[in-house]
Formats: sequence, C-alpha cells, structure tokens
Amino acid sequence: MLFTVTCYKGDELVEELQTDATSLTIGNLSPGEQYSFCVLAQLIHKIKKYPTTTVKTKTLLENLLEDLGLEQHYKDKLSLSTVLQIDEKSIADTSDGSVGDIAWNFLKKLMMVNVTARNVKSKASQSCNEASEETVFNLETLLHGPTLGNQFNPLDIITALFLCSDGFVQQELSLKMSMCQFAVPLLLPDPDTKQCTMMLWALRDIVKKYRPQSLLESKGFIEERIVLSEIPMVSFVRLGESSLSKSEILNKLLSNSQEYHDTFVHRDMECGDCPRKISDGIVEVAWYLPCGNKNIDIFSEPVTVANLRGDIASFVPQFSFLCETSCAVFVFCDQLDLACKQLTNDMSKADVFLVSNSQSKNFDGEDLKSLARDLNLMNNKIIIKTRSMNDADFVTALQGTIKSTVEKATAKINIEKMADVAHELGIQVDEDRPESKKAKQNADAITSEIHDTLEYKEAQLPLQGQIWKDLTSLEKEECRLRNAGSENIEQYKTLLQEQKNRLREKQNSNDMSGAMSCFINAISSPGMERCYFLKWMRLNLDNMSRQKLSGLREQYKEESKGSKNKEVIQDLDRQLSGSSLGIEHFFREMGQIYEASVSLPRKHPSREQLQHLPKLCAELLLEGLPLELVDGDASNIPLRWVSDVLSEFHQLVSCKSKILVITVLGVQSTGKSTLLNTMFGVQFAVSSGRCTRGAFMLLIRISEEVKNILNCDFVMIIDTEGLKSPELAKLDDSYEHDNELATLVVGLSDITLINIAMENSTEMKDILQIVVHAFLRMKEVGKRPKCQFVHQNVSDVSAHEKNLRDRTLLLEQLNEMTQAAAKMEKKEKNKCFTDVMEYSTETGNMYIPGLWNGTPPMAPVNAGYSEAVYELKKNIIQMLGKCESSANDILEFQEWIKSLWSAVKYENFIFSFRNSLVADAYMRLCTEYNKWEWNFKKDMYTWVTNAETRITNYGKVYGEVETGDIQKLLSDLKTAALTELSKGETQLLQNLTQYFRQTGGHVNLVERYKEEFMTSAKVTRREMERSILNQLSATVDIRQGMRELEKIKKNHAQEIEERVLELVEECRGKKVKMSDAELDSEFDNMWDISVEKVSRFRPQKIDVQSKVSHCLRANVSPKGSHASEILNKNSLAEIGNQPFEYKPKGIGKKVKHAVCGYLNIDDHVNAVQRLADSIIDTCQELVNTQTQRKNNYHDNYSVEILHMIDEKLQQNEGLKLDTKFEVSLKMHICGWAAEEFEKMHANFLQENDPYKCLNKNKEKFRSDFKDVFHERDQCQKKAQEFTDQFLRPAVEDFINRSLGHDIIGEMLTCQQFSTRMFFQYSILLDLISENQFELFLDYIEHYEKYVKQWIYKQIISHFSSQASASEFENRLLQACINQINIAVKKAQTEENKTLKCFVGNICEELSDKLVISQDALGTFMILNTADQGQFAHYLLKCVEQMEPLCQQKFENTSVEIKLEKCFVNVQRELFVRLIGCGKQCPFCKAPCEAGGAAHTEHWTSLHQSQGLGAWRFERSKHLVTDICTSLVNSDTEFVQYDSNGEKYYHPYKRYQEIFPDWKIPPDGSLEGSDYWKYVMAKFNDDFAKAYEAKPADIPQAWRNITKTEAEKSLQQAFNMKSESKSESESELESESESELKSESESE
Ligand SMILES: Nc1nc2c(ncn2[C@@H]2O[C@H](COP(=O)(O)OP(=O)(O)OP(=O)(O)O)[C@@H](O)[C@H]2O)c(=O)[nH]1
Ligand SMILES: [Mg+2]
Ligand SMILES: [Zn+2]
Ligand SMILES: [Zn+2]
Repeated sequence: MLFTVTCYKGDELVEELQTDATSLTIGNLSPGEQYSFCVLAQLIHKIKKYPTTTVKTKTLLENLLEDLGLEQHYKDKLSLSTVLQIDEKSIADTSDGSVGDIAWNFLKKLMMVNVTARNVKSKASQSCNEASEETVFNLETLLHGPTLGNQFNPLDIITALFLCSDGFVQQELSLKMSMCQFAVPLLLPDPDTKQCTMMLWALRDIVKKYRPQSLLESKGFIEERIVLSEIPMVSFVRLGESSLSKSEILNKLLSNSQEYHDTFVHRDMECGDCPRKISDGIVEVAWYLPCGNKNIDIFSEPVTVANLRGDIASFVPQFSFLCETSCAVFVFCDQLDLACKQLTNDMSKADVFLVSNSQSKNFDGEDLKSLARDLNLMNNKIIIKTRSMNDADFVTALQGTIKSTVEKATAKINIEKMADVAHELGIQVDEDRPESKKAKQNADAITSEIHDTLEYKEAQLPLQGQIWKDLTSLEKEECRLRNAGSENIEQYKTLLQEQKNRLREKQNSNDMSGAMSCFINAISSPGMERCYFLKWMRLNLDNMSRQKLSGLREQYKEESKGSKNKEVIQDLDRQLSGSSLGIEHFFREMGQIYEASVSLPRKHPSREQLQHLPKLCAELLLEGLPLELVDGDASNIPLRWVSDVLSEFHQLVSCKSKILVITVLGVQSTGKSTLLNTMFGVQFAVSSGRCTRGAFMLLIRISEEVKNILNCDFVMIIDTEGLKSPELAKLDDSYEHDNELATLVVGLSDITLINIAMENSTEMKDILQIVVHAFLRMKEVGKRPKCQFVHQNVSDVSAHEKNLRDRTLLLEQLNEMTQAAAKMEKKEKNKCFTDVMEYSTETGNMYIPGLWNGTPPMAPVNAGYSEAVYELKKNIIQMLGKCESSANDILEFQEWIKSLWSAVKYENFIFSFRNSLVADAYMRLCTEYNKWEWNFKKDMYTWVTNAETRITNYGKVYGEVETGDIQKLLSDLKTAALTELSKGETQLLQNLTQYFRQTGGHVNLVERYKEEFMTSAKVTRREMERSILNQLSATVDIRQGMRELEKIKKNHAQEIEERVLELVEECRGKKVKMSDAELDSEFDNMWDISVEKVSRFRPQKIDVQSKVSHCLRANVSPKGSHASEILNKNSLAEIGNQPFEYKPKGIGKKVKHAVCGYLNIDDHVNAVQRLADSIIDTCQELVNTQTQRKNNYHDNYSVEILHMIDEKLQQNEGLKLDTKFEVSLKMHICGWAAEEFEKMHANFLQENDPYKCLNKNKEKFRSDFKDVFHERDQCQKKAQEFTDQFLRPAVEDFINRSLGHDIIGEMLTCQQFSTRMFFQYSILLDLISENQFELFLDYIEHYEKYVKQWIYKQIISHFSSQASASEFENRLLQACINQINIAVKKAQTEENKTLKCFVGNICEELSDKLVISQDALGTFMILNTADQGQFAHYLLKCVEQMEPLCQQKFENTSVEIKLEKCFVNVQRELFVRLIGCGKQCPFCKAPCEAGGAAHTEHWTSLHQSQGLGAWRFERSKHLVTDICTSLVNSDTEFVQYDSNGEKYYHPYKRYQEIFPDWKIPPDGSLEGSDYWKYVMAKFNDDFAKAYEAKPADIPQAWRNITKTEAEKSLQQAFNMKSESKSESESELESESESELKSESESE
C-alpha cells in the first residue's frame, strides 16, 4: 500500500512524501512550531483519507530540559526542600555520569559552593577522550576529535536551572554562585516566550563586604546587600561577530594577575565551546570589590560588570536596559559597517565604547572612520586591539578606560532601582509576583515601625525581655536553691513557684502587641506567601540592623583578639544582643506568648486562641525554618513551647519522625555555621564576629531510598553559639552558659562535630575541657554520641600525615582532660578519652583547608574547602548509617530535651539526670533479668530436690552399703551440682550478652549496667553453690545417721517375723480350731515375750544446745577474746528466752542521725533495735521452715542462720554496730533456735525410735499373723496398704516439696512482682487507694512486716481469683502417678525371685523422685505372702483410686494451708527477691529499687517527706516537711558524728562523701513527690499525734494537691505509662477535680 503524507505549517506546504512503510521520519522541522499532517492511502480502487493530525514540535528549551531531566520542573518549580533533601546523589560519588545527571550534579556541587561545579562534562563523553589510545593513524579523528556526545554549555545549564526553580532556590543559587565568584544572571531570557525577566529577588540574598579607598585609613569597611548598593555598572555587549572573546577578556579584567579566576563562562573552558541553545540573551553581572590594598586592587572603588550574551541585534530590550542603567557600554564589534545602523538609532545615557580587533578579517579601517564620523566618536571612545598589543596590554587599556569612566560616573543606580527601568522597557521583574508583593507589604508594615531596636523590643516584644530572664533565674533557683538560706526548703520552693506564677500572670496581662498579631497573621497566610513574608522580614530586619551590628561585630572581633579590655568586650556583647533583632525574636515572643497562655486554665479564651501556634511553627519547621532551641540571651529553653511544636511536628508527618542529630561545637567565629551551610546547603546565620546565639535546630528530609540506609526520616542539624574563650567567659556567667549549652547539645546529638580552627587551637584546648565534660556526662547517663574533630584552615595536602603528631598530642590532651573532668564529676574510673567514647585518631579527625582561595572579597570559595566538607559529609552520613542505636523519633528526642535540660539546670548533672527512656530500658532489663535468674534458680531447686531424694533413698533397697559409697555419691553429686550451676550461670550470662547485643529497645542506654548484672549473675551462682553444697552434705549426714536406725528396725522386724512364724506353726500344731480371741491372746503373749527380748536400743540423743553453741563459738571466734567473754558469761538457753533488747553503751549511744536543727526520735537505738527485730524475724522464719521438714538436727542449720545474720549485719554496716551487739544478738537467736531444734530433734527421735516403731506396728503384725495362719490371700490388702502407707505419703511429700516453686513462679509472672520498681509502685498505689492513715503509718513504721503481709495477701488473692493452686498440684500428682505406673510395669517385666525384689525394684525406680519409707522393704515385707502378679495387679488399681482422693484433698485445702505445708517459704522467697538489697535511703528510709544482686548504686524512685519518718525540729517539735530530693540540692547540712563521737555538720550537697553508694537525684519534674506531699498534707495531724510531735507547717500548695494528682505523680516518679487515659484526659480530670474542690471550699 502506498501512503502519501503531506505536512503543512499553517497553510504553507512543507513537505510531501510517499512511502509504503508504516512509519517515516520528517527532518527539517523547526522547533516549537505547529504542523498538520494529512495522510492519504492509495487503495486499489479508491483513496482513503485519514483525519488530519496536528502536532507541535518540541521547542529547544523543552528538548534541553528533557535531556537534563528537568522537564517536570519547568511548570512545577524546584523548591528548596527538594534541593536540600539528602538523597543517594548527595552521599555517593557513583553517579553513572549519564546526561540526565549533569544538571543535578551541577546543583549538588553548587549547593556545596564548589567552584568546579561548572565543569559539566558528562562522564560518558569524558571516557571517550580518555580512551584515545588508538594505535592506528587516523587523520579524521585527530582533526575532528572524537564525536562529542551530549554536551551542554554551562550557561545553558545555569539558565535551565534558573528557569526551573522557585524564587527561593533562585536566591540560593545566586548566593552560592556569587560565593564562588561566578557571574550571576541579572536578566534571564526565556527562549520560549522570548521574554526576559529581571532577577531582583534572586539577588536579594547576596551581601558583600569591601573596603573602598575612602575607608583605607580608618580600616573601616562597607557591608551591604548588593542589590541596594549604589555601584556604577559597566556593560559589555557584542554586535555581530567578534573575534575577541568578550568573556575571557572580562575575566582577565576582573582578576588579579596572580589570581586568575573564571567569573564568566568563556569558550576555552570545559564545554564552554558547546553551542548555547537557550542562554543567548542572558545578562550576567559580577562585581569587582576592592579589599583596600593598593597593590592588589584593580579598581579602588567597586564596579558592577554586566555581560550580555548573544548579539545585541537580536536582544534589543536587554541592550536598551543596559544602556539605561550602565554608565558605560562596551560594544565588541568586528564588522563595523553593521554597527552603524544599530548604534545610531539607539543612543543612550551611557557612554558607548567601541571595541574592535584590527587583526580580525572583518575589520575594515574605512568602516571605522565612517562610523566614528556618524556617531561622533572621539578616539577615547574607541579601543582597538592592534597587532602590537598582547592580551595583557589590551586588558590594561580597558581597565584604564573603565577606571576613568567609573570615576566620572554620576549616575549610580542600584539594582533595586533598575526594576523601574525594566518596567519602562516592558521587562518583567521577578518580584512582581503577587504573593511576593503582598508579603512585602506585610513585612514592611511591621518593620517600618522599627526605629530604635531596643525600644522596639521592649514595646512590641515585651514577654521575652526581663520577665523571661527573671523566669529563667527562678527556674534555675528552683533547682539550685542557692539563696534558700536557713529557710524551710519546701516553703522556699513554694515561694519560688508563686513568684513564677506571678511572672506568668504578668506576661498574660499584656495584650498581644500589634507587631506580634501582624506577624502571626502573616505567617498564617497560605503557602508561598508565608515563605516570602518570612524572607522579607529577614531581609528587612537584616538591612536594618546590619549597619549597627556589623560594626559591633567587627569591634568585638578585634577586641577579643587582643582580649585586653574586658569591660569593653562585655559591653560590646551586651550591645550586640541588645541591638540584634531577627525573626528569631518574633518566634521567641510567640513561644513566650504560648508558654504564658498555657498557665491559664484550660478553657480560658485567650489560651484557646493561642492553641494553634505550635502547629503553625511545626509547619515552618517542616519547611526548613530553623527553630530556636536554646534562647542564648536568657540561656533557657521554653520547654513547653518546644515540646508542643515537636509534638505537632510528629503529627504533621504522621508519626514518621525518626531523626538523627548532628551538632557542631567550637570556639566563637570559627566557621561553624559556614561549615553546616556548606555541608547541607542550609542557611544558618553567618557573619564574622559573634553571630549565632543559643542553639537552633533545623530538619532536613531524607529521600525514600536513603531512609533504608539511615533508618530515619529526617536529619536534624543543630547550630550552636560559639563557646567563649576562658578569658572572655570569666567576665560574666558565660562559662556556665557554655557548659549548659554544650552538655545539652552533646546529649541530643548522635554525632558532634568539634570545630577547631588552627589559629585558635590554644583557645580550643580550654574549650575542649567543656566538651569532654559533656561527653563524660553522656557516658554516665548512658548516651554515647560519636564525635568528629574538624580542623579548619589546614591547607597542606599532606595534612593528615603531617598532623599525626598533632593528633597524638590532641589525644594526650584529651586524656588529661578526661581525667580532670572525671575527677570533677567523681567518676574517676574514666582514665582516658577512649573510655568515655569511641574515638580513633585515624578516623576521628578531618582536615579542611581555608574557606577562601585568595584575598576576600574577590576570592572565590576554595575548591578544596568544598571538597573536604563533602568528604566530611559522606563520612558523617556513613557514621550515621552505622549508628547502633536505632534512631529516636521526635517524641523521644523531646523526652531527651526535657531530661537533659532539667538535669542541666541542677549543678550536679550526672546525679540529676533522670530520663524516662533510660528508666524504661532499665525496667525492661530488670524484668528480663529477673525472669532468667528465676529460671536458673528454679532449675537448681528442682535439681537439688531430686538429689536430696536420691540421697535419702540411698541404700534402702539393697540394704547394707559401705560408708565409703555414700561419700562417693556425695562427691559425685557435688560435681554434678557444680556442672549444673556452671551451665545455669553460663546460660544467664549468655542471655545478658545477647540482650545487650540487640539493637532495639534502647539497650544502649543501659549498657553501663551490663557489668553490674554480669556480677549479679555470678553472685547468684556463688550463693546457690554455697547453699546447695551445704545442703547436700547435711542430707548425707542425716542419711547416714538414719542407716543405723534402719538396721536395728530391720533386725527387730526379722526377729518378730521369726517368732510369728513359730507361733503360726505352734497354733497349727494344736489341731484344734482356734477362735479369733484365742489367736489374739496367743499373739499378745508372743508379742510381750518377744518385745521383751529385743534389744532395747535407743538412738543416741544429741546435745543440740551444745552443738549450736559450738557453731556459734566458731562463728564469732574471729571477733577475738571479747566475744568469747560475752559468750561465756551467759548461757544460751537463758538468753534465748528473754526478749532481745539493745542496750547501747559508750559512744554508740550518742551516734544519732539528725538533720541540722532537726531531731528524729527514731535515733540510733531505735534503728538498731529495728534491725535486730527484723533479723530475729527472719531467723524465726528460717527455723520454722527447717522444723517443718521434721528432720534430724544438723549443724548446717545453725551455720545457715549465722550466715544469714552476718549478711544482714554487713548490709547495715552504716549503723556502726559493735561486737557486743552482734554477739548478744547471735546468742539470743541461737539460744532460741537451739530450743526449737531440740524440740525437733526430740520429735525426730520419737518418730524413729526402733522400739516405739515396733510397738506402733503391733496391730499390723497381728493382722498379718492371722492372715498367714488362715492362709488368706493378702494381695489386695497389701496393695492397699502399700499405696496408703508408702506411696501416698511419698507423693504428698513430693508435692509439698515442689509446689512452692510453682507458686513463686506463678507469682513472678504478675506485673507487680516483675521488678522492684513495679513492686514499690504497686504497694504505694494500693496504699493511696485505701487512703487510710493506719496503713500509711504501718507502711512507714514497720516496712518489712507490712511488705510481707502485703505479699501474702497478694498470693492469697491471686490464687483465689486468677489462678488455682490445685492446678499445679494436679500436674505434680499426675507426674508422680505416671512415674509409679511406669515403675510398676517395668518391675513386672523383670525376673523377680521374691515379692521383696519386686517392691525393691519399684522403689529403686522411683528413688530419685519419691522418698519411700524404709519400712516399705522392712516391716511391710514381714509376713507378706502376697502373690507377686496379683499384687501388681491390685497395686495399679489402688494407685488409680488414689488419684481422685488426692484431688479431693487438694480441692478442700485452702491456699493458706498449702502455703504452710510448702517446703519453701513462698512469702519469704518473694520477699527476698523484691526487697532487693534491703538498703534504705539514709535520710528518709525509702527502700532501694536497683535491680540485680550486685548493684553498686542504691536509689529509689520516690523519696518521702522526712516528717513521715518522724523527723522534727529540735526545738519547736514541729514535723519536718523537707524531702531528700530537694535537700540534696540545697545548702542545708545534716549532723554527723566523727569517730570520737563529736558532732559536726555535713552539707547535703556532698552527701555522697558520707553515703557513697547512694544516688539521690533531685526531683526534676517538681511534681514527682506530690504523692508524699499529699499524704503528709492529708494526715499531718495524725502523724503528729502518732509521733508525739507537733504538726508540720505544710506549704499551701501541698494542700491543693488532689488524690488524682498524687496518683499521677506516682506514675511519673516510677515512669509508668498510664494505660487507659491519655495525658490530656487525666489532666482534664484533675482540673475538674480541683475545680470541684475550690467550689466546695468556697461554699
Ligand atoms: N578565612 C576564613 N574565614 C572563614 C572560614 N570559615 C568561615 N569563615 C568566615 O568566618 C566568619 C564567621 O563564620 P561563622 O560560620 O558565622 O562562624 P561561627 O563559628 O558560626 O560563629 P558564631 O556562631 O558567632 O560562633 C564568616 O565571615 C565566614 O565567612 C575559614 O575557613 N577561613
Ligand atoms: Mg554560627
Ligand atoms: Zn530519701
Ligand atoms: Zn540497693
């Protein structure tokens, strides 16, 4: 088929083609035109006409944008957040060099102010060049070079990017370009519309600093926004062809001969010769700015140089614009004839110079003549490059001309005013956009009111002034309590709180100022307008304060260099902070307005009105606005404001707010902000002299691909105020300020950059001290930021090598500082810097060359600077990727801010630090550890129970065994025990290691507890080993004692058997049928005679008293003769019977524990008595558990008791107990225990006396005798007997032995028993819900007793509601029955000669599970004629019947009784686990809650008012209200007694010198102790009565605490998450409660 295709452009036929293919290509179409195509198909008989299609060819611009991968941005402009986002390109070098990346690479490099950005050769074409190692001769390739692929002129790329960017990106581009000393576009053409736009807005950000001739003497300088400076402009244009490269000449003209720099793109640059596709018509400008050095400066006054690309003939508007605005126009032109026409028509204000090249082939002297005549040009307006001139001469000539014109120039016009010219000429100006205009109006409305900064701030931004500063000092005083004097601390704190409230009221009483409402209004405007507004505000404010500030800053810089006149510097500093006014001040005010409003009641209209502010600010934060974190002037954080903004932010990004944080720290003005700006393309304020104040944070989005690598959604960057050098710091309190700031930001960051400028490395040394402190503190609180040292201004390439020595030196210094810091923070175990943090001298240092390449202001940024910063950036990102801790989200970050800041406000950071995330992690660790530890213990208990059973059963079946054998069994078991223990310990340790290896759950925060828990595991094992080995030995000893008895019993039984059998023979021999009564009397006769004959062996009675006494003596013998003296004086029995009473003597009596001026009736004597009582109590439990088991006495029992006493005494070393006390206490306990043991022993003998046993069995023998006589079948009866008498007791015994551990295990799964913290929390919560005075008193006065009872109650209630004990019992029972069945069946299969063997086999099989009495093979076998098979049959039946019987019994027994029967004391076991180390706060007696057995630091979540511990004022007798957590920060002192009994005072602040193992962090929240405040306030009178004191002076605020608040404070103190209610809900509730209360009060 043949097609005819015709192509029209409008009506004009372009092309007609015939083809038989289905596709065809039409060349020679012009870009950006509309074409219509008509297709006719020649069918056989007719012609088919297809509908006409119309297409538009792509324009040049569209084509180019597509190639550059920018096409979608032509409409949808690039925004800053897209440009700044961290994506793959910004962290990897491996761009494949494809064409599509060219523009992005340029952008990326430019954002990092890299002067090589314009080298845009795509890699693809570069590789062509490199690959020219052809070995053949080929003239073609030599002459034409390799065919260049897609290459772009840099100007095209710049133009394209400008066309595709929004106003803010354009500003950024221009700023960075001007820093690189690139020319920036002034008029930007759009090749599609043929329009051009004047870039005023885009240039607004550029600020330049220079020193003109006039300021040479005064060393002054001018710092100006370049669009506002009036600088004469000279323009360079081309007409027709020109053989001179205009741009190259311009570059030379602007450069110093030694420092040549390509300001303009020219054809000899990389890709500069590529044909320009879209950028013709662009007007670029560059500035020449003098530095004030005659030898360097080319021009002594500033000059603007404009350069029009393309032929003026085609760009008339541009040319006209230049003629109107310049003072001189240089026209480059070779074909002078052409010039005639053009230039005559267009004469302008500007001087026109003709520049031509006489060597050009187009040059014609005649033309020049006529032109000169026509235009009336003098010689001085014509510059010709002659044959004798080289480039340098020519440039000098040009420079001369320019110099003279500029000097003469009268018409100076700044760029802002050029906009008017543009308008006249019909050129658009980028600022004309409506959103920008409106925003400008708004901004101007605010800033036009500002005349005097100080006055303005006072009038319009009043909240952040003195009030905020006063609030700050109150907040800090609340923590530091420096001026509390002798006042009652709690009253003083209430006073401070009231003052704070008053200040907030004062803030609230101000109506919102006009400026602020305008400001808030404006930032509530939509989208772009808001951005423009903020920028306008910034520009306006900056313009206003620059003049004043830059002078001050320069002065400051000068002064601080010499650092002679301190007062002057201090004054300058004040002036600087006074006169600075930026948008941060407006936001700061917003924060204060919000903070103040939050103190109003929830429903207050003004509070509701301001509710939306945080959201507004969060939106801005998301858009990239830096938010002020620390107010550098007040040195405080508006916590509520910041955290609400962050919460809103979290909502805004729908909870995807994981962040990693990068911070920079360093000396003032060392380019910290510059570094961050270069690295991330952001805009922190930069200026020489003191510039950044406080700390600002800013968020950068992470692109989707990189999210996976970094595991976060944003990177947060914190820029901080420069730290002051120590001399400066001494002037005011700024050392403190620096310290606070550094600690805070280091604590917040994942990576801290320590910026060191080479010039002031000595200053840095002192600053490092602060930083090392901060790092050390972080280590102690469990956060480990990484650090990177950045050495600036090191230019040598070999820096890294050469500085090896310096690095080693640095490390040495760091080590020294670490030691110093460790000493100050009292954490001396940190010896070197690497103890504090991971740091390697190799990777931890980066060297960055100086920022400027040459002499500013004409110096471009050093390429090396940008490259090194890029390296650093890659490094950092890599480090971030490796951060072990999974990133925090914003809410956790907010938590960190809170806890760090509250700790910072106290003086003693490490001890003040409380963080809920850390607490959470610790709680989790404890819970896990407790589980593992219990598993270990439980396994060991089971093991040891079995081992004991084995020992107890030893030798029962096979009778005679040698003593040696049982000893062998013992040693085997001991070995096995050790193996078992090691296995358990290893498992425990492994679990721990594993736990710390995981990445989730913030385990890194509790890393420092790892050692402690490891040790705890070892301690647990050691304890178990000791007790298990002792237990085994004791069991063996007892077993051996039993064997003697068993032998005798067996002999007796055998003797009786013989007699009975004789009697049977005898009776049968009588041949008379004997009646039952006759048989009875025969038997009785026989019995009496036989029993008379058996040996009356009585087991030896042990003298328990003297045995116990012996143990005691051995125990106290190391105490010396004094101890034995006391022992000898009294007899055990006597002492045991009297109640123990502590009677102190000598100095001991005087050792009172008193607070300065306070007196506690609970003095030393009472404390000791209490301890004694508690020990006695525990011993009683121990003895009871022992006697419960109805064993024989063993010395081990005494040893155990004494061991326990020793342990308890050791725990209470603090009480300074004397030998007499110890010995008497031990005597008392032993005396009493000996009596109990004696009873037990007597019982045991009674039970096991062979003679008595024989008599006990008389009836059994009688019935057996009759059976034998009658030859009755005994099987069923014997089976029943066996079951009832042997199996069932053994099973019950087994259950009693095992059930306890099951119950404990079950209880430990309850949350309130999971950790010590939870346990305390539950008890206290329970107390307040009961809300009875007696219970509180009981809790306080008899803590241990109360706790034990509480545990008991919990067990009972748990087992009567949630769980049932019989479930466990049934399980155990089932296990036993199974075993028995197995044993019976197994015995059946074996060849048994006798029934005895059969039973023996069964017992043997069960021997390591059930303790079956010896009698089973002794008395039971006597006279037993049962048939083996039958017996077995019945036995199985009986066992089956036993099951329901037992179950019945379980059902009918109460939990209480079951607990009593348990071999382990369940309550006690739980108590020991939960009471922990048993230590109590040395001041208020609150119990320690630290986990693990081996913790080195005791602490408690909640300290109580000391008055609750019966403390009272010495004289007035009023109860004391003070709380430990406040006291440790006050200047109060407590009483101590030295070794001579002399009283002295010790400051609470240094309580650790006296109680080194206690950690009492101050109450950071100030509400944490509301619980006890509430209790104290409520029961004040009751307590007073109970303690026989006068009621305390309760601060009014305490009375206002509601029960709900008290409960909430409990939650807070223990860091419990409220389960059901959200915070605001419960807040609402408590508020309504307080409202109710106030209502009822007013009634
Ligand atoms: N010569 C030189 N100047 C630098 C360098 N880095 C920064 N500057 C200049 O030093 C001045 C201060 O830079 P900033 O980034 O504001 O310094 P800073 O450390 O943030 O200052 P503060 O926030 O006030 O402590 C600016 O004018 C920078 O241009 C450098 O490496 N060499
Ligand atoms: Mg800074
Ligand atoms: Zn305390
Ligand atoms: Zn402890």
